[in-house]
Amino acid sequence: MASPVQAVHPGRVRVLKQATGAPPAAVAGPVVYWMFRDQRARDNWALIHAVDQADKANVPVVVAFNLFDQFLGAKARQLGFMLRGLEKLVSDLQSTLGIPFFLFQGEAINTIPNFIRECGASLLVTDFSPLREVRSWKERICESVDGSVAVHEVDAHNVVPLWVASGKLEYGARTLRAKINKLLPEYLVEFPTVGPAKNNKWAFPNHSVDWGQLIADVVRKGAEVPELEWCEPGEHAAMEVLMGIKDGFLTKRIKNYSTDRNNPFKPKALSGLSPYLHFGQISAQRCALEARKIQKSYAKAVDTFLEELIVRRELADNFCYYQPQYDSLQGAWEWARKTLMEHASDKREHIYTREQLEKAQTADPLWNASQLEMVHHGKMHGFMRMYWAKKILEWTSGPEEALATAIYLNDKYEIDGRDPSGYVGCMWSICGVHDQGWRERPVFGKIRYMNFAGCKRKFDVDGYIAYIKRLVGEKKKRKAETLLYDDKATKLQG
Ligand code: FAD
Ligand code: FO1
Repeated sequence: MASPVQAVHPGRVRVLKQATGAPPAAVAGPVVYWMFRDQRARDNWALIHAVDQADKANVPVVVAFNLFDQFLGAKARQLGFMLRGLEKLVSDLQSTLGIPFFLFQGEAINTIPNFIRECGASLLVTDFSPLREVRSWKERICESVDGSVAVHEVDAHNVVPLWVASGKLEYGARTLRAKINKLLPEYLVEFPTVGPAKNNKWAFPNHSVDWGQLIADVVRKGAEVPELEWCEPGEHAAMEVLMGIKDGFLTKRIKNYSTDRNNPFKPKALSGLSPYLHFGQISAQRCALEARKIQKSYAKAVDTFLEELIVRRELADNFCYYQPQYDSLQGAWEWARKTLMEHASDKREHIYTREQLEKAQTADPLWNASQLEMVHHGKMHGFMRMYWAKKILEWTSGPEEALATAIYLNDKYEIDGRDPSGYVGCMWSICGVHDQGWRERPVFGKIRYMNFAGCKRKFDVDGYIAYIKRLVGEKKKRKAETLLYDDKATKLQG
């Protein structure tokens, strides 16, 4: 990359660890970018920073990725999507940028420091996630790498870096919005293009990844939640969802966003970007930059989309970062905890076990449809997610159990699960986070209530239920056909 003086806004980069003392070898080692949350070659501030630092020191740059043995219970659906995206990313990184890619398996607290040591790295760059596990791994890695290695963290996920947007836990969208909007002119800027690495004298032996084998392994181990066929992974697929000529969100679908986004019977009105944003296969900043280009034509829809994409999404990161108990009742505001506890032993009309909920065996056909949408389609409509979580509060024996169940199911089945927006979505629905108190009622206390009748007034509930029935029917039919085909193939081989 032609190194501009300031490739990345300094506000986007935090020094987690300063280098002390002289480097162990006479020649400075490579810059290692430990890719985590932002799994893309394009529009990636962490990669841009790594390349820029490497160019300035005239050393090579390399990307390292750690595949955990267990990552918050992820199954074939999520791991398959991630690895297939990475496989494509590697070929882009290597063929167009000449940047080697290393994949390690195990615990990052071991694999990353080992790699740093073995390749004699001079700098470790990583991207940012507010989740507690990730933060604790980074702390341990900073402690274990050699004193001569600095560690930089780059917020490549948020449009306005989390620590610049706010230094504290924000009360709600209202309080964060003004802060973010003020900073957009400074941070919502075009990305420089990354070109081939200047110094590609990479002496460390490359190790190739057997992607076919790796993916087959995770798909087999996580078969309980199978992969999705409708959601193509990777950066190119993500750009197609955003800008594709045939069915792109900004090119074809955005006009209905402000009017239809709360209608679960019209899922195409939503962008469909959350799987790509979650795995960092697309940058939210790219989505925002492209959306602003059509703001004149679709002002209301673009404004609504930017509110979700920037303010709501970055508010979720703010919550998870500044509230260590982001997935527990203890993380709720005082008023919400109080009202929920006051109503914790209220009589419930129905109580369902986790298994009954998981199998969509409730008396509410609308809730069952949304649960089946999540289990089989892998992405529940955004409006239904609120109703779905609130009903879990109504049908379990207390708010803690409700929250734990909602997070468990969300993370197990949603393709975009394990995301700050997921934890905050559950906390908003069940614990009133970022919301206000409403008229008090049984079980919910002052937490905002939603019911079947309200949904019926808002959208075609029967149409949605019938659509999910069809969708699940088609999936089951396809699965049966595949099993039959596999069975025949095995018999023929035998
Ligand atoms: P669009 O409406 O097109 O939105 C575009 C983008 O804006 C989304 O991809 C997302 O990044 C952001 N966004 C939209 N709504 C929200 C919101 N309420 N909060 C924060 N960011 C938002 N989102 C996840 O990414 N992962 C989850 O696991 C998740 N679980 C949720 C659970 C519950 C109970 C609730 C109420 C919400 C949850 N959300 C989650 C937030 C939201 O429902 C999804 O981001 C959205 O439905 C994704 O679909 P989309 O990209 O087509 O949405
Ligand atoms: N990131 C990794 O660096 N290694 C993994 O093995 C890994 C698995 C994984 C599984 C499911 C999932 O939803 C995300 C996963 N991520 C993984 C990505 C990432 O780290 C997360 O998106 C962030 O933690 C969210 O902040």
